[in-house]
Amino acid sequence: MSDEVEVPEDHPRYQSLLTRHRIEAGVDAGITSRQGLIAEGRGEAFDYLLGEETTESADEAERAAAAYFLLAAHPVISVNGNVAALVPDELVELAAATGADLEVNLFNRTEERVAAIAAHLREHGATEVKGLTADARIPGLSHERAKVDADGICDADVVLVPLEDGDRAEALGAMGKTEVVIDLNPLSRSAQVATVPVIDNVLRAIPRMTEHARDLADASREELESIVEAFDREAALRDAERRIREGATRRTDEREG
Ligand code: PTJ
Repeated sequence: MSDEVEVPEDHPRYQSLLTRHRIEAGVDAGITSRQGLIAEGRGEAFDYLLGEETTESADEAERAAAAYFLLAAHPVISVNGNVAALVPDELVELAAATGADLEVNLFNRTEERVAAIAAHLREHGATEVKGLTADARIPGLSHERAKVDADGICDADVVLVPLEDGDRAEALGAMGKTEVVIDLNPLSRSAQVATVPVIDNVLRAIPRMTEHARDLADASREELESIVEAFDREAALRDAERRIREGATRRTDEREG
C-alpha cells in the first residue's frame, strides 16, 4: 500500500490530506472498511476542535496507558481496519516496546480482511499477529467483534482498543479487563467506560505511548503503580470536552481550508 500523496508538505491541511489518503488506500487494499471513511470524517471534526494537537491531559493519559501496559501480565493491542491503515509501523513499535501482542479484531469482520490486515502488519515488521484463529468469544456480544483468540484478547489483562464501538468496550470491562481506549470523541461510550480514555488522534497517541513506554522501561513497579494511581480518568474526559466546547486557541490562518 502506497503512502504517497500528491500534496505539498507546506499545504496547511497536509496532515489531514495525508491521513485521508491512507484511509482511502486502506479501503482500496481491502484493509479498511468503507465505514472506516465515515469514522475518519467524524474523527477529523473532533481533532479540528481539539486543535489537532496532543493536549497535556491526553499526554498524561498516554503515560498512564504506557504504565498499565508495562505492569500487565498479558497486554494486547486490538487492531481494526482504520488503525492498520493509519499507523502500521507505530503499532508494531508499540507492541515491541511493551511486550504486547497484536490482534486483529473487526467490527465488519470478513476472513479476507482479517488476513489482509495480518499480512499488512507483517509487511510492517510484526512477527506474530493474532486474531485469525478466533477460537473464543467475548460474552454478551452478538456481533463479529465478539470473536477473539483464546490466547490473545480473551486471555489479556490489559487491552488497547483504538477507535472502538461502545458495545465491546463495555463487554471487555465486564470481563474485568483494563481498557485503554483511543478515541477523539470524549463523549463516545467507549471513551466513557475506559479505564484510560486517551482523547487524541491515533496518529499522535500510539507513538507517544511508545515514547512513554521507552522512558519508563527501567521504572520500578512502585513507580509505574504510582503513575497509574495518579491518573484521573474523569478529569481527562472533562478536560477534552471543555476544550472542544470552548475551542482550542489557534491562529485563524491555520483554521482555513
Ligand atoms: O475495521 P472495522 O471493521 O473494525 O471498523 C472500524 C470502524 C472505525 C469503522 C468502526 O469501529 C466504527 O464504525 O467506529 P465508529 O463507531 O465510527 O467510531 C469511531 C470513533 O473513532 C469515533 O468516535 C471517531 O471520532 C473516532 N476516530 C476516528 N478517527 C480517529 C478517531 N479517534 C482517534 N484517532 C483517529 N484517527
